[in-house]
Amino acid sequence: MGAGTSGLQSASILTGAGRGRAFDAATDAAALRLLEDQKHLFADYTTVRQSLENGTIIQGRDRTILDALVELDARLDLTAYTATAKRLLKDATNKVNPLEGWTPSVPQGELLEAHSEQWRAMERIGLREVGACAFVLVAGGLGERLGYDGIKVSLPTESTTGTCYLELYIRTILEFQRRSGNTLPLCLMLSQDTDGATRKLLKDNNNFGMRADQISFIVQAGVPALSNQEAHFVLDNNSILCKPHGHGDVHSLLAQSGLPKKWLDRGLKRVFFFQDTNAFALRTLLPALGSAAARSLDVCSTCVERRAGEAMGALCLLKKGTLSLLKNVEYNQLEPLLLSTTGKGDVETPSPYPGNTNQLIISLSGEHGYVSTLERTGGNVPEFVNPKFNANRTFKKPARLECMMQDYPQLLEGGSVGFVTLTRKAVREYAPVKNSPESAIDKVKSGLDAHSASSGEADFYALHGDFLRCGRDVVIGGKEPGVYRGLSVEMPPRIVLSPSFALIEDDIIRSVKGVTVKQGGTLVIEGEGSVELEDVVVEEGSALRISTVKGVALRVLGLTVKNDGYRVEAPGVTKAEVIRGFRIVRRDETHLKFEEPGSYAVAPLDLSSDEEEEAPRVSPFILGAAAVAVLAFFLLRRRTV
Ligand code: UGB
Repeated sequence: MGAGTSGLQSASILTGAGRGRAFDAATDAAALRLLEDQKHLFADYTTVRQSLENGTIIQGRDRTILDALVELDARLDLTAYTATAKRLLKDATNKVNPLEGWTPSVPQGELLEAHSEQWRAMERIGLREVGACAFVLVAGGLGERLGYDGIKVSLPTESTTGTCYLELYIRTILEFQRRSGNTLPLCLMLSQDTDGATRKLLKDNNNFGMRADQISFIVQAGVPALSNQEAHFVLDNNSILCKPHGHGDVHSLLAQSGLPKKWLDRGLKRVFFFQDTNAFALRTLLPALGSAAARSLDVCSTCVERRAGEAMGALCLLKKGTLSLLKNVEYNQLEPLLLSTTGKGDVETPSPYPGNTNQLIISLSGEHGYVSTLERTGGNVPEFVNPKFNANRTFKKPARLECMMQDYPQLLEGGSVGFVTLTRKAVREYAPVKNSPESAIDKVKSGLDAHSASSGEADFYALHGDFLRCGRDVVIGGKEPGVYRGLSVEMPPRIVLSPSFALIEDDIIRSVKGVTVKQGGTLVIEGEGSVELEDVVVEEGSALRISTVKGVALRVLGLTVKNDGYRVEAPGVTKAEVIRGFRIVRRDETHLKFEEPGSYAVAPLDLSSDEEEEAPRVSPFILGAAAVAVLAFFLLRRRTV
């Protein structure tokens, strides 16, 4: 299935072109054929051809184009690339369904629901296994659909703390590390578009606490854009226009990097692949990892319920004669496949086919493991083309060969491939930020999730609020309706829980007894200390922020917070606020801040601060003194008890 893969080659068959080496039809047939295919690039190809054959030095624009082709061919076998492209483009133009002859059926996998004992059981296994995981973040894509010209991983996951995606991912991996005692590697796949800015983001933030030797980079290069069915390249200022080859590059680049073998040799067992703007990715990893480990899967895809027409691939069990394959059928292929096999297109919500979140757990070791599979295949997953056509079947815009990370299972010769579907009543276990407000409005009109920056933020709070509900007697207030850049978003109380506070439901059950966060309220638990909450109330619109450092053990008992809190206000000028349509302004807060390791307790004091009453503010010193007094009281009582 799929097309031949355009392999890598060490030197170009075009080497020396226009630099004095005479080309002859006998020895340079392939090179001349390749140039013949792209003769439209040259103003006067006949003259270029003559110069090539008699070894004349070619200057100027033609030389620049030849050099660009030589550089490309050295990196990427252009003959194979164009051959593959021609075959796939011909099929696409003739509407040949690449899945012709395959019959889809609904695959069997595990279904896990948040707040269930099964979910918690899998989380516990996941937490045990995560200490033997390597992490691969594919972050080469630019946010075209999002209307954001920065790197997506620098976007805030939420505006209450402003923590960006990359920081959240790294802080969570560091918590996995703290729990397991192992130093865990993170590899980022970048592209020319995202390389420099991502490395600067890390440098400017001291890698968000991660050691530099833990982080590695693989950089994907673009592939030639194709303007028509003849696979004609496109000139872009005398250079060859290139476009991203797709997140499937991650496997061939990891194969070339040798990293998976190093990870295996140092005792790691699995690799977790995830994408740039799904804030839930590393939180959902633990139940999914537990499920993959419990079933000894070589490959496990993390899925959620899918909606008809959603820009999300669907996992299908495909059969053709004796062949059967569990495959992600991408959202642009699902409709034609279902239409041609069931007569009904991609029309059901929820879809019977699990939705691919593109979060993959792949085992490193064994015959069907990642290391041996990369050694055998070079990690070259099948390519496809997805040209957009005008009415007269010409291309709306240049296409290119692409490949997808989730097609890795097609490289396997056996092995156990499966998936786990994660569900949560309160909010979908998946909230990528992909769409600009305008395209999000269209998505919502057609019954789909917005997947915008504002809806992603609301989902973030909803998930953290629902996570907090694992505790005893937890009440989370209602959502506040709002319209941001024309998009209606219901904003839950803004709850932000750091990975150090809780990773799994057991953590919440252990540390949360009686918490209420009312409508419009804010609860932020940040930092690396351990925090226990008992009988804590955040009144309507009020804000409580608890900040701790490593080594702090804090108990907050019987605290009611009432203040002006944080407010959702009109966006400022930053792009992150503009694509969201709002910003969060910290008007007032009760901030419990502990910067020295130690055990602390904050106990019953009513901290209401109504402006008009001009009630005296309780300075942190009094607060501190009170805390110490309570501590002394408890210590004394324990000695006497
Ligand atoms: N990416 C790269 O690193 N390099 C590239 O060349 C391209 C992308 P998109 P897409 O989330 O619901 C995927 O564009 O590809 C990175 C799955 O295929 O956001 O349209 C990029 O930085 C689909 O089945 O998504 O669709 C980002 O991190 C479904 O899972 C990631 O690849 C869908 O995601 C995804 O790129 C989804």
